[in-house]
Amino acid sequence: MAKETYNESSIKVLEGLEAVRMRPGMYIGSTSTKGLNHLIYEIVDNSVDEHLAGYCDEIKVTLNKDGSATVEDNGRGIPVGMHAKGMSAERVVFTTLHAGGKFDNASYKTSGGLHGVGSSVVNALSTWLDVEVSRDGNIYHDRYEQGKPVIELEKGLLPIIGKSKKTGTKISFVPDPEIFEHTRFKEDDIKSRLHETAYLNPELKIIYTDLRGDEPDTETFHEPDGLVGFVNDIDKTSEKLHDTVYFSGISDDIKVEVAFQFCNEFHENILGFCNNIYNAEGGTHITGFKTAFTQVMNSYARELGILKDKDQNFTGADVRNGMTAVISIKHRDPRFEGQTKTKLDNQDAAKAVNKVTTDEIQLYFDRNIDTLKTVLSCAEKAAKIRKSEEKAKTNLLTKQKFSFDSNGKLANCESRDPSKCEIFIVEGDSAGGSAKTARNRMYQAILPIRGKILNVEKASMDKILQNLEIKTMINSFGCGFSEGYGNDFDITKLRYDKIIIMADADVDGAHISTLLLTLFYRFMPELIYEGHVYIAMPPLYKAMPKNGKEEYLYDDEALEKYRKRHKGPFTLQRYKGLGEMDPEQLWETTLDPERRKLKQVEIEDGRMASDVTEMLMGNDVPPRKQFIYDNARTAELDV
Ligand code: TTJ
Repeated sequence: MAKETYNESSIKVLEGLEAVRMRPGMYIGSTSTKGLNHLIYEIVDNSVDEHLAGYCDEIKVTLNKDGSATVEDNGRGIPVGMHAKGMSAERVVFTTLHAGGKFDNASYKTSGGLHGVGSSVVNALSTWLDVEVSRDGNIYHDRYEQGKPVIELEKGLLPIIGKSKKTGTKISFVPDPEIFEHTRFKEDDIKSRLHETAYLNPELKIIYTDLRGDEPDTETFHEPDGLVGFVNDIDKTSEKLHDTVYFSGISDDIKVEVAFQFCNEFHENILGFCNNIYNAEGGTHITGFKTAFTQVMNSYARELGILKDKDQNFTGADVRNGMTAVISIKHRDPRFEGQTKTKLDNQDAAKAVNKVTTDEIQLYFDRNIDTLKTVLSCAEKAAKIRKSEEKAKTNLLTKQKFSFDSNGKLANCESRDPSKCEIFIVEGDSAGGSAKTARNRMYQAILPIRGKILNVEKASMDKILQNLEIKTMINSFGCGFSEGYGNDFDITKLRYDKIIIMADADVDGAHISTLLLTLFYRFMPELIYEGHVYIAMPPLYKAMPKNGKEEYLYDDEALEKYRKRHKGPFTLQRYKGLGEMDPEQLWETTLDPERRKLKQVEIEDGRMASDVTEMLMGNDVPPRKQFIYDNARTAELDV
């Protein structure tokens, strides 16, 4: 590499990128598949910013055969002229932390949480990154390797490699295998996220192409119905009770957009976005909406005589029973808090959403009395169920006062240090028995569960709370439960750092894992978001060679490798289920922290989250299996 590539300020800059390579997790959350996919979102977000600024209506995202990804837009093109730092502005974008493409103060920044950390982070974590900018009739070229520029500039300016009448930016990069555990982008996650971006930006067209398979897979995401289309999509498998309601408005310089619909379901599903970024932990925009909605619905209920003078108000949960809503705001200076920095914190957002919701929803309901009545009857139904639940809940809370150790069939561990403790939820009494014998009593608790647990998506709250298995789990974990991000759940009280689902490696086992994940996702989502939930991976085979050591093989790929590697005869024992292993085998393969394989359960945010819900809870069986197996293949190993 030519020495001239560097000057004093670029050396400082490279030290910054070195820091990114040293601690990638700090910048992209993780180096798992989730972190990997973030690289693409990070680059795409720059093009979306250009769209929001009013200059780009098409983005192409291509996954190439060589493992690289290409993002191309028809915006104005990253500026290539000389920047104050003595190099091309484009170089500043890709080598300065937090510079991003945000030269334009008039547009909304997508930065917040893990997002918007800057294209320089993507550059730092890529084996190579290639830039082509079309502007002023020329195509300019630049290239980096592990974040370092490899093209010599003449008088600080980029080389011109062609002519073009169009404008735009095209970025290609390959994620660095020195950084990432896996470097294969996961098509389903990326498609979901791009689809979500299309819903949030109805005038934007996103063309996705996967060239990695034998046949190219192309999909165009363009959703002119915007949030209404988003809500309809989330509800596509549910029985809808009315047409999706949409309203928007601006208050205090904050743009607010809301779409909602009620279905014949027991739960609420409310997604919040700020500047196109999903807020997994919710925040002030959601609070503002909820407060306004509860207040307006109660005053309608009184006006219409549904609530009499003596009646108590509906609760917030009552009026949201069966609701799907997407709330999207645009804020010039978003702040985020929370464990994963995905909770919107700006107080003015609560006020603005409250005001727009109060005004617009009344305008709507005054003209659509039928919808109003439908929504209020959902609230009435919920209030009725709530009253019977309150009894069930009281029972549960009294139970909780009993000794933690005599909790159902829980065999608790001795240590009370949550950071060291683990709880295994084991399918079947016989595997449960072996696990109790085999475990490390100090730190490992075993909770056997019988057969299939209740599908919480198909049951009402009082049924759920009466279910012994579910009660035992809630009591053992120690944090209570809530629907979504509620006040009743307290993760600081969690008694185990790891909650490990241990089920057979077959379809039934996958189904049980799915039901458990559904339960956690619905009532204790923080357990998943904060990485406490794992799936144990028992081996599929044991290879016993004539001479040499026995070896456990965890999947068919491992078996194939073993066959290639191992010369000479061997017997292969296939495990059908956990119940077949004796305690010693169970310890060696599945319990021993030194040798076992665990998969951490991760949920992609945004639309993916709602898709997962759908996959988990929906009526189609095949997609359910998909969720479990997909994640089982790509989730991280925690050996
Ligand atoms: C900034 O203000 C002057 C005109 O161009 C604006 C700009 O930065 N536009 C822009 C950046 N469009 N697209 C990008 C971009 C696209 C990708 C794929 C990646 C990055 C880092 C920026």
